[in-house]
Amino acid sequence: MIKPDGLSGNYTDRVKEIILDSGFSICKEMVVQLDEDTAKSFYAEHASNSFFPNLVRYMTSGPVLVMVLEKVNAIADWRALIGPTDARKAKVAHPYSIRAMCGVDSERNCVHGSDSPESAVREISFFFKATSSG
Ligand code: DGI
Repeated sequence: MIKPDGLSGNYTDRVKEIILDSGFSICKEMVVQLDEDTAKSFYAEHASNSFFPNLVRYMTSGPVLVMVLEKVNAIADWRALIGPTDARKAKVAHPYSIRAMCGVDSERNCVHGSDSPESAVREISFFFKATSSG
């Protein structure tokens, strides 16, 4: 997912270029404006964190681009490509990561990635309903 700061900062083309250059295929994509309930549901695992209200406000502040990426070892490779959650840390420790190049801090970090096969299944079906073509 490219988050609101990614879209508003015009990082979409750059991020997509990195995705394709890194050997991923973009199987599906869709621009979505999350409402409050949808953002809360997507990040439900963080509901008890103090930053949750800010996270929901930020995630509803503008449209996001959700994508299904495909590649061998896609989850680990995408997580490595985006870098640490806090873009400030990414700029120091992983300067060529997407969050280092496009993010600002631990909230405005430009991109999201599923962290396990289970979360990928949940998050893909969260946005993309199954169709007869798969
Ligand atoms: O999987 P990640 O996005 O790398 O990180 P995560 O699952 O720990 O957190 C999910 C999102 O929650 C993260 O991308 C941005 C937000 N977040 C995490 N830690 C903080 C935070 N937001 C704020 N404001 N402060 C934090 O410490």
